[in-house]
Amino acid sequence: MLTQPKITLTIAGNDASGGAGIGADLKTFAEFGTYGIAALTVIATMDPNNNWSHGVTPIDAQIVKDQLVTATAGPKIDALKTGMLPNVPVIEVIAETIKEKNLTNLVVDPVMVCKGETEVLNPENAEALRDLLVPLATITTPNLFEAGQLSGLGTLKTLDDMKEAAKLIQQKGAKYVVVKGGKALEGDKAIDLFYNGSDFTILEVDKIESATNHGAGCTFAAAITSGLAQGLEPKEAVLKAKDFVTAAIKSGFEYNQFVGSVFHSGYRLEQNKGI
Ligand code: PXL
Repeated sequence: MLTQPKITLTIAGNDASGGAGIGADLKTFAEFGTYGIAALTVIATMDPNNNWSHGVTPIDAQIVKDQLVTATAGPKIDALKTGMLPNVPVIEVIAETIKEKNLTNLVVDPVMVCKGETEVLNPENAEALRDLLVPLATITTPNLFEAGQLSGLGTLKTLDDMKEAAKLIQQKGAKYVVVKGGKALEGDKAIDLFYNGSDFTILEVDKIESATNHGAGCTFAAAITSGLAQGLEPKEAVLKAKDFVTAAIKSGFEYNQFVGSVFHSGYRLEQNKGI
């Protein structure tokens, strides 16, 4: 008989196109061989008749809390992540539960906008993420925009800006910070930065000429979560997750005229790497 699997929880939204949100997380958890469970926080919808513009329907904070009661009534949760969170009351119940149940190995993906959108969630969310969830995080994974918001530095343009933001975010209480520069910085490399509170590690890959990256952020954070659940050190978990998501982007596909999605099984199937 197999031993009991590691348990990984995602607290995030649903994206009915399957690229991002809990769909991305649960598929990634399965690829890593962890037992994924999910508590839903929002339903995100995209309108093909209106240029794929996004709608966000929040799940009531009490229902989120009830789901967390269910999710924490089983075996110990080995690691968990948060994704799109619609409002302050939902962020509050999540932070309370994490403290009450002593949940550890928390990855906070501080989702503030979706690709192609300028604004999805309201601004006070950024403050609640920074003050209530980032301090509980083992690792937080902001992109450039989110790192600018969480650090208070605003627009980040250079690697030095990313380093400064990582330091400020680490001071808010996250043990480790990954600032995802991705394709946003000038030059031919996609650059992410890992910070452990004293040293920086630059994660650099050639920019991939592909738009099949919808869901990349969720998939990356879910892969880190799985690695932590399996006992990897934070840096190892991040490096493995970077390989995993790079493969998922490379084997992504055009979902429709508006969006190209990562393929969460790309690392195993198309890159033939196994897990
Ligand atoms: O990629 C950010 C994101 C996270 N979570 C959900 C989403 C999106 C973007 O579309 O729909 C549910």
